[in-house]
Parts: sequence; structure tokens; C-alpha cells
Amino acid sequence: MKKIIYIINGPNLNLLGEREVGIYGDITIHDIERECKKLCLSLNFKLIFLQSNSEAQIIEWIHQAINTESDIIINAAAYTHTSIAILDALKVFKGRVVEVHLSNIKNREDFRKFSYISLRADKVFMGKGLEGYLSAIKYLI
Ligand code: CA2
Repeated sequence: MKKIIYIINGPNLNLLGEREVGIYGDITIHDIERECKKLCLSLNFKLIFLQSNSEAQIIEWIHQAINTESDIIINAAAYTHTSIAILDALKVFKGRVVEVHLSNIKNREDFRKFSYISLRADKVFMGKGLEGYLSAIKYLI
């Protein structure tokens, strides 16, 4: 059976490429989706690429993934630093979890340095922009 990868993106990542170019570069969420899809196709993975500004929606998607043979790559954006609810959902999920950040959250404001997602993640990629997403997919091979 084809392995499924969920890539779940959190709030404001839909604005990439429009603002905060100095921090996140000029890449858009559509560019990230396109490049991830290309890589997954070449590796024969099925990719489900998602973005939401809603914490509840992100939790629903994790619940959906629980009942499938899948792994999750997640950039929870600002929820990374606040959401015990997303952490709890990920703890129920039995597949692998890879945390991704475009920027290096350890080199930014103090409030971004702590990640709830890291308490569950099997691997973290940060500070490498789009490359971090591609590294996360390759990690799951
Ligand atoms: O570096 C990352 O990938 C982050 O997850 C991005 C989040 C931030 O809250 C995390 O601390 C680190 C923010 C994503 C929102 O990006 C924007 C893009 C354009 C305009 C405004 C926000």
C-alpha cells in the first residue's frame, strides 16, 4: 500500500511570500506544496498537503490521520508555542511526527524558543526554508 504523508501547516502560513519576506523569504505556501508534491510523487508517497488558520481544524486533521497508515509533517506556526491541544492530538497519533519551521525558532524572540510540538516530534528541521520540508519528506523514506 502507498504510504501517506500529511503535511499540516498552521496559521498565517497562507500569507507567505506577501509579507515578512525578510524572515521567511519570498516563497509561497503554493510553492512549498508544489515542491513537496513533486518529491512525494518521485518517491511514490501519497501527499495530503493542508493549511489552516484554525487550531480546531488542525486537530481534526490529526484525528483523521490517526485512522490511517501515515506519517505527519507539521509546521504548527504560532501554535507551536502555545498549543497543548495539538500536542495531545499528536500524542494519540501512532505514526512518525516531523516538526518543520522555515525560520530557526531558537534564534528568534524568547517566546518562540519553546515548542510543544517538539515534545512529541521524532525529528525537527528548522531554519532551512523550503529545504526543511523536503528534508522532512526524505527523513520519512
Ligand atoms: O519559522 C516558522 O516556520 C514558524 O513556524 C512560522 C510562524 C511563527 O509563528 C513560528 O514562530 C515559526 C509564523 C508563520 C506566519 O508567517 C507569516 C508570513 C507572512 C506574513 C505574516 C506571517
